Amino acid sequence: MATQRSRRPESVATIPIALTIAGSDCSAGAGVQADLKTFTALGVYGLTAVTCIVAEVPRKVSRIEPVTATMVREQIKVLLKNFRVGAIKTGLLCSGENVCAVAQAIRDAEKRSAQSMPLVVDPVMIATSGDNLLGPGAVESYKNKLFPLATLITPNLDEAAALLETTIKNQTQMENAAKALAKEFGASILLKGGHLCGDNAIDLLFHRGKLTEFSSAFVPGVETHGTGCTYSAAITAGLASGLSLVSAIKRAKKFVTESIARHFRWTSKSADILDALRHSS
Ligand code: PXL
Repeated sequence: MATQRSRRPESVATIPIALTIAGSDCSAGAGVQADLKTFTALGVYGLTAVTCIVAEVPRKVSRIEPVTATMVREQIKVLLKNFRVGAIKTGLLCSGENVCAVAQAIRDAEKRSAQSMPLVVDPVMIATSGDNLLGPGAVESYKNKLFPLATLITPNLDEAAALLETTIKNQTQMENAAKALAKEFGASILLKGGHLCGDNAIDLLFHRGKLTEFSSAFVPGVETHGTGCTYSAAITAGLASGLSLVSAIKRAKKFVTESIARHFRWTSKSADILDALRHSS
């Protein structure tokens, strides 16, 4: 007689698993909510370790409260002890204490299993709305504790400029910045160019000494929120599924562009436009 265990569909047993360590966006456009939608759309089972709770709507952060570093560490610990996580991403970590807690929890898990996991670090510092999302001292903790563990770091132009204490205004400066960050932190760098290059959204990967460009037509007229979260989550889903870094980025870029193009649009109660990425067709 078939047991309960042997009747489980194969797809359930073998679905890749990815973990997002990020904040909760109550409007569900960014943060763990965007990451979970992305994982699901790309056929990956998503786990979450929540680092902070953000009360917000697109364009306006109202309040952020961090989860304690002890609780952040515990979520990661129980998940990595029990699930076969194929890849991890970090999003908004909110405080320097949480950055250190995340690095410690990942290091502990890697020591326990004597294996390292692909880690995508999205160094979220400022929301698209311009609101500052990171507490004092956090940038130093990123540089000293978390970046050294990263497989890939995915800054946008503002974050890369802040990390290097410089400005980035054209493609040559982008190339130099990607190389400088890779050298400083010993990780591959995906520098997201946004609409720096006019009609195209161009990102530069510096990986194993080589620059690779990822380009897609810029989708105009959409009030995007959570594109960075979606992009890094899609890359993480690819890595959890066994894709190479370049293949994971290529697929993720296409996924983000399509999710923007087929966005939802509502009118808010104060007659503003509310847009949201549509992760599933
Ligand atoms: O898009 C950056 C971001 C990431 N994570 C959370 C956020 C935001 C922006 O508001 O709320 C939780």
